Amino acid sequence: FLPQRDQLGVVAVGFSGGQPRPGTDAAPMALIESGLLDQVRDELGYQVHYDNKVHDYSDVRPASDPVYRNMKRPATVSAVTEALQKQVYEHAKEGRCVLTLGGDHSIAIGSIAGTAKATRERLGREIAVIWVDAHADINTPETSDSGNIHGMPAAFLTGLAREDRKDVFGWITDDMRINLKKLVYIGLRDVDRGEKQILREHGIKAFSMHDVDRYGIGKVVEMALGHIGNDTPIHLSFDVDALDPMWAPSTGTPVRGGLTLREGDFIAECVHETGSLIAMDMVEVNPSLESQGASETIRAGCSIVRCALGDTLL
Ligand code: HAR
Ligand code: MN
Ligand code: MN
Ligand code: MN
Repeated sequence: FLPQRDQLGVVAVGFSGGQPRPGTDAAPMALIESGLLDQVRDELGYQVHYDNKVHDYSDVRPASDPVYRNMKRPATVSAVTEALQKQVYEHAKEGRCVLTLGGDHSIAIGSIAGTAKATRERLGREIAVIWVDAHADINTPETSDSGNIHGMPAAFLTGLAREDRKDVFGWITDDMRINLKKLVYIGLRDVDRGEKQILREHGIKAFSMHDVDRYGIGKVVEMALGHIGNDTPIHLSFDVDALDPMWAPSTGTPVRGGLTLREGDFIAECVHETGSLIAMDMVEVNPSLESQGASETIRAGCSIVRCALGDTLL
């Protein structure tokens, strides 16, 4: 069922509207300018399908976008992620592995919806999602304190949050949704009260930093992959703030006590080794934060992507 191993679709998403800070819209260009796609092409041997464009989706953004059900910029995030869903779907249905460069984490609504739909059509299979993050991003509009949609993508993707309005995620159909049992988290350490309740109530598999400390990253990844089962197509959604701010300071909501860069790379290497990676997101890099440290964060993001696509130490 695997995507053709050597074919990579790339979508560059210049978007920051899922949270208040400008800057994540510049991340795709920063990652690409630092040589990421050249390395993937020249060193890892992929044929890269990239339209050479960072998309800002200005053609689909609504003129006005008032708060709705506590969500900030709901129609904008909805329109951008709907367009992204189509782009990712087009790559995935050709059997390409798809790399989405964000952007804030709200964009995972589009990327994961696209791979979930394409994988159901191509293979008749549900995808699993490995969500590597300091945060669970599973607030519903009602449980969210901030109203920022980058804290809600997992709720919309699993159907825990639903909305009929077509211009506010009503475009998400069942074939784009993911199974709560096939969502697994690694790296959590800043989870809101309402989110903890959601995780508990639905028995969602989550490995926090406490688990990483207790078992070590090797065992945690083994348990995470064991939970989703062999041969399940995997979408890896990697929020760079899963890493400790020591390694990735240039991000909107840094939280101390995170993964080392090596642990982040290790997760990505193990996902690659399964042979089941069908798509990956790299999100929440914000080159405009942390004047002295943006290049470190960009390097970290590039490193994790390379590892997921098969870069090995030996
Ligand atoms: N949980 C908080 C909220 O809902 C903070 C979410 C921060 N999210 C990200 N992505 N940086 O993981 O607003
Ligand atoms: Mn996130
Ligand atoms: Mn996060
Ligand atoms: Mn918090």
